[in-house]
Amino acid sequence: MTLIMGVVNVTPDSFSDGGRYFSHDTAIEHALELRREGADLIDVGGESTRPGAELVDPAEEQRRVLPVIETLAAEGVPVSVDTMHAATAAASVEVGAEIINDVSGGLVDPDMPRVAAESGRDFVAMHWRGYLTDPHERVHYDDVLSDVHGELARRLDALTLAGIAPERLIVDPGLGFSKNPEHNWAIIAHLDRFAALADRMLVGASRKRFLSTVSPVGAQPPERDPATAAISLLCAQSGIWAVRVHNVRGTRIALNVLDAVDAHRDTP
Ligand code: PMM
Repeated sequence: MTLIMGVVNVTPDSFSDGGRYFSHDTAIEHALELRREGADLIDVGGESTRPGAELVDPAEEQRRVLPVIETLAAEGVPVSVDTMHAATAAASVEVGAEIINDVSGGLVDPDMPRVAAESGRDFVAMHWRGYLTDPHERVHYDDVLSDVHGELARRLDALTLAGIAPERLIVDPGLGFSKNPEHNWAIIAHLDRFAALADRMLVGASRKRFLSTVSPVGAQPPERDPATAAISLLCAQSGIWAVRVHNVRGTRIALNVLDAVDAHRDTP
């Protein structure tokens, strides 16, 4: 059964929820609501990865995320921390984070692979090619499937060499990061190829810009939730470990549909 990771951005500038969850109390409230709606895990982030977003000092990032992680963990909520900073990852693990989710796959902070290895926690290694300042910048691939696959395979090797146990590694193809819509759709069409890279794969399509190619003209991020739920269903059909989404309710319903149908697969 595919798990649902609900997103809680404790940032004033997240592109997809407009920074609505900036304060500690609203972040907790929102996380608990996502849990009630069916989230298995909560991903807490304090730095927007939006192209052109301001980089956040790790101390400020920790000021945002640590109290939220600590409260959620104390409530028994499985939490991942979305950070590229080793110090934030280490501090988050101290207060109860079970998963380190690094969109740079350990490339931004040279200490991250060691800290992740020493923490003994799960580590999400996403495909990442660096910061893009122009959201419309096109990134060149000779063949997006084999290039992304090869780059991810090399990253996973490096992380294993740094001491992270292979069974702790969760691979993520990094939808929307240095990829145009066709790149993203091609990856979604071949999820199985990427899933074979590790025991577990996480997919984050939620509300991303490429979903506007299948949504009503001018659709704002929350209006991309139906497309997100459809992709969650495709992921579940491919046996993906987890999907990272803002709107848990829609994805829960999509996965319920699959469950209901699966229950009848063996009946004549
Ligand atoms: N996308 C965002 C942030 N963190 N983490 C993983 N593992 N995979 C993703 O695709 C991913 C991520 C970008 O979006 P947000 O600002 O909507 O949270």
